[in-house]
Amino acid sequence: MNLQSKRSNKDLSMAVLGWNQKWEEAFAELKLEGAQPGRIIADHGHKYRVMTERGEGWAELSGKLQHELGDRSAYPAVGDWIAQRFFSESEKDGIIHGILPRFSTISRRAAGSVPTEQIIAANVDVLLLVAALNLDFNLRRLERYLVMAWNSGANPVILLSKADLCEDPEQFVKETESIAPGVPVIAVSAMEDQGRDQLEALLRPGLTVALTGSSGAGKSTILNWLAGEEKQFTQGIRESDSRGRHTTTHREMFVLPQGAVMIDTPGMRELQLWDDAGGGWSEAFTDIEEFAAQCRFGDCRHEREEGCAVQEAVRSGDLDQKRLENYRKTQRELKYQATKEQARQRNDRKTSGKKETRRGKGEQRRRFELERD
Ligand SMILES: Nc1nc2c(ncn2[C@@H]2O[C@H](COP(=O)(O)OP(=O)(O)OP(=O)(O)O)[C@@H](O)[C@H]2O)c(=O)[nH]1
Ligand SMILES: [Mg+2]
Ligand SMILES: [Zn+2]
Repeated sequence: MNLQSKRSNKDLSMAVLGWNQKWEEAFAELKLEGAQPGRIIADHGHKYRVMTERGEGWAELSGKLQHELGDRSAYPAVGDWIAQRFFSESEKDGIIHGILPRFSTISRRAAGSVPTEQIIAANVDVLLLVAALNLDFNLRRLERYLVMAWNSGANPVILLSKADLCEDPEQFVKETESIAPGVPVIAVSAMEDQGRDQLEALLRPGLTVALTGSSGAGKSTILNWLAGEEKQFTQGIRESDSRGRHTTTHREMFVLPQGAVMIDTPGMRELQLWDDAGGGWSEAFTDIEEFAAQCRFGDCRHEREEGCAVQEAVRSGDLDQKRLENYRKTQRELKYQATKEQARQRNDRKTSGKKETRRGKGEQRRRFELERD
C-alpha cells in the first residue's frame, strides 16, 4: 500500500502537526534563506516523507548537511522538524538543509556488536509503552522501557493492552503502578473499546504521541482504533508464546481525529538501552533511590552492609527483590554501554577530528499534567 493512499487529508496545516511559535523561532535561528519548515513523517533510509505546507512530499539531505551530521544516528528521524528547499515553486519534494533542535529523543541501542544509537522517534510529548495483558506480560521488561522513556525527554504512559483477555485488569494496573512511580497506567482494549476516554485525554491537538513496545502488543491496532480507520496493517500473534510477528516494519506518523499526531513503530524483540544522558535510570527507580538515601553509609552498595535501607525494604516486602536485581542489571548495562561509547567517540575524534555531538537529551523535558479522571 503506498503512503499517499493511506493518508486521506493531504492539506494538513502545519499546526495540526504541532508547529507553534517555539518552532517558528527555532526555525528562524537556522537562517536558511528560501527554506520552508516541514516534519518528517516517515523514514525510508536515504529518503524521507516530509509534511510541509504544500502537503506530503519526498526529501533528501543536502550533501553539506550529511557531512555536518557525520554519524547516521544524528540524521533526522520521524518526528523531526526540518528546513527544506523545494525543487521548484510548484513541487512538494525538496532537499533538507537543516534540522531543528529536538526537545525529546527516543533512542535505543541498535542490534550489532558495534554500539550505535538508533533513534526511534524525535520530538515526542507522550510515549506510550504498550504491554499486552497476556502470557507475554513482563514487569521487568516494562522497567527497561521506563528507563528508555525517562531518558528520552518524553512523558511516559503505560498502556496495558488487550484488557479483554484478562480476568482482572485492575490487579495488573496496581502491580504495574508499583513498578512505575509517577507514571499513569491505563488498561485498554481496542477490541472492546475499553479505556478510550483516558487515552483520548492524552491526544490533545498539537501533541505528538508515540507507541512503543514488543511486537504483537497491539500498537498498530490501538492506532487504528483511535483513528477510526485501518491506517496500519495488523496481524495475529504466535499461539505458542503470545509473541508478535514483527508486522510493522517502518516508523511512521499519523494524524488522529482527536487532534494529536501518533507515531507507530515496529515492535522490538528485546530493548537494548542506549545511554543514561537524561538520568532516566534513577527516575525509573526513584523508590529504590529513596530507600538508598536512608542507608547508614553514604557509599552503601546495598548488599550486606549494616543499616542498609534497601535490603531492609526487601526484607519487609516493600521492595521486590527482582526489581532490585533489574535496577542493578540495567545500571551495569548502561555503564558498560557508556564505556564503549566513550571509547568509540575517542576513536572517532582521533580519526576525523569531529566534535562530540550531544543533543541535549532530557534537558528540556517538558512536563504537563495528564488529565485523568
Ligand atoms: N483480544 C485482543 N486482541 C488484540 C487487541 N489489540 C490487538 N489485538 C490483536 O493482537 C495482534 C497483534 O496486534 P498488532 O496491532 O499487529 O500488534 P503490534 O504491536 O502493532 O505488532 P508489531 O507491528 O509486530 O510491533 C492482532 O491479532 C490484534 O488483533 C485487543 O484489544 N484485544
Ligand atoms: Mg504494528
Ligand atoms: Zn544500602
